[in-house]
Amino acid sequence: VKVSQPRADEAHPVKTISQQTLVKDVDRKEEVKLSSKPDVNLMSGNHSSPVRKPGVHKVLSLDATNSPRDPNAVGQFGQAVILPGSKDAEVMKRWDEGHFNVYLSDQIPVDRAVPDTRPESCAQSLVHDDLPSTTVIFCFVDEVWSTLLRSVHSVLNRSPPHLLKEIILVDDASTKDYLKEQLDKYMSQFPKVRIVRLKERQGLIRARLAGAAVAKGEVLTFLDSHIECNVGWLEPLLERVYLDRKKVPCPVIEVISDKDMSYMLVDNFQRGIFKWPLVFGWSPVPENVIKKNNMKDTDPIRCPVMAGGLFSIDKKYFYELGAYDPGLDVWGGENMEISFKIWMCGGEIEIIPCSRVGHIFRGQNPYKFPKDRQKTVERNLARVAEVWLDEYKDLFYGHGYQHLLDKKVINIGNLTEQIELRKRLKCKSFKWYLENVFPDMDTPVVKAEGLTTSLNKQHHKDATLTLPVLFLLIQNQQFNYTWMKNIRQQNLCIGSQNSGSGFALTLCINCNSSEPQDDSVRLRPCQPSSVFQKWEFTHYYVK
Ligand code: UD2
Ligand code: MN
Repeated sequence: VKVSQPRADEAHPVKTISQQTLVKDVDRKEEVKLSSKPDVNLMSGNHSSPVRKPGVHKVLSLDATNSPRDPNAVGQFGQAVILPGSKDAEVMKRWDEGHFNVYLSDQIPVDRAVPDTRPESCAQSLVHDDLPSTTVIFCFVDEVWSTLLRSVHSVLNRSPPHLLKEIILVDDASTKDYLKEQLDKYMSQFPKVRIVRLKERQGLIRARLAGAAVAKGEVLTFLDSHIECNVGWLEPLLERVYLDRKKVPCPVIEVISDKDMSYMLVDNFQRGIFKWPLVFGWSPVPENVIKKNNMKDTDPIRCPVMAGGLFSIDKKYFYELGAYDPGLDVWGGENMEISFKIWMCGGEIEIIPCSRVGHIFRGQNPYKFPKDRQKTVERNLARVAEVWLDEYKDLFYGHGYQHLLDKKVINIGNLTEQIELRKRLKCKSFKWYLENVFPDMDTPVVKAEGLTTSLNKQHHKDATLTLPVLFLLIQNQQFNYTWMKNIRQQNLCIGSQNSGSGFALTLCINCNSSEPQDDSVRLRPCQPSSVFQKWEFTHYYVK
């Protein structure tokens, strides 16, 4: 991981610099001049002065909830609420509406204040006066009333008005009555809020596309519908897009407790990664990388993949990238798709520590999937694997998704357009991505369990593969199943012996035959019905 280097910027060539004091642009690590005064009229939100002198100003820590209407309300200032035990039944009764404490959420003001969790120097960082405006897109299906409202209020209250073009709420065919006229009526008090209603359930991917299609802002900012934006969240995101339109910045995603609704600070220096088979996760930036690059807690963190829900992207760039694959259904996998696409086709994904947004992480999706959930997600992932992973897709299928290779079992749909797009954009290979964006990814070590194979060079002159008891910690009993379909141990591959039907550590072949006469493994012609020719890799772990 490297701290992002400044790059030449096509969309926003270096700004003409005006007047006065020399200050350090913390991000660009170069000297820029600060205009005498930012010509942004903060309070009126009117930013239409015809002649604007580009310059920089301290990030606007606007927070209309600083002096809350009701400072004594429960959950105010993001604090945890412990309800008396007598409320348990009510809490339980309403839990499934959102798979979090809906009963409690309904007691908390929709415009509560939250603690400013940014690293200290964020309030001092500089952003340009002429940042692009953004459309915030929330798509939702059957979202809980109070969390949907809290999400919208947090954007309205904590975004500089001149940068917030509009908020688009895309209703993905919700079934709840309160999300119809009642929502229209409530939102009609905010001229910036628009509601787009989808006639049929499309899933979050196509719902986001529907919102993007009517957006008027220069930048799209996608958010989940159960979030709370923190103080100063927007400008640091827009600043990155301004510096380079191919940067895709994400806020730090903080945790709003599903139980007590408290707003919780998360650790710094976390980045988004994936493990096979395309499972998203968080991983701390290694200590030595932080030291080597002299990283500050405010520096952008480059991420191999994004979590998916919260990010800003230049609208034109989003469409140049072909937006999302519209063939992805309901939920899941689209974060992998857009992440690979961004990196492999010339962009960058970053987490911006000065931008923070709380999100309620739920144990389960509270809405129904039109088709089976697991099948939907694995179909989405297979589409992503087929388009973006090149030869590495075997590694995806090899981690428990072999059944997807049977086209009769699952129809992943037509991919022609996606493959064409990748060609047209001249995107780099997945190998390039792994080597350059995610070089420290753990190589999976795969052990053939059940068969308890082991290869014992010391005890067999000819390095025959035998099947004795497995000792997990013995190095020469550990194998890598590589993306080239080889079974590898350190530098050698398992191959057939020159004479006979045994195995040796030489040639690299597809290894698919064994029969337990004694404990040695032998090559035989393939017999699909033979259980002794089937190898199941059941155990995955990382070094
Ligand atoms: C994460 C992402 C989410 C998305 C998902 C993978 C974060 C914080 N969240 O899961 O944005 O990338 O991974 O796909 O990074 N929705 C619809 N229609 C549907 C299903 C969902 O509009 O058919 C809405 C839903 O109301 C919510 C958003 O899409 O606002 C994301 O769904 P989620 O909150 O269930 O996803 P999450 O946070 O578990
Ligand atoms: Mn969510």
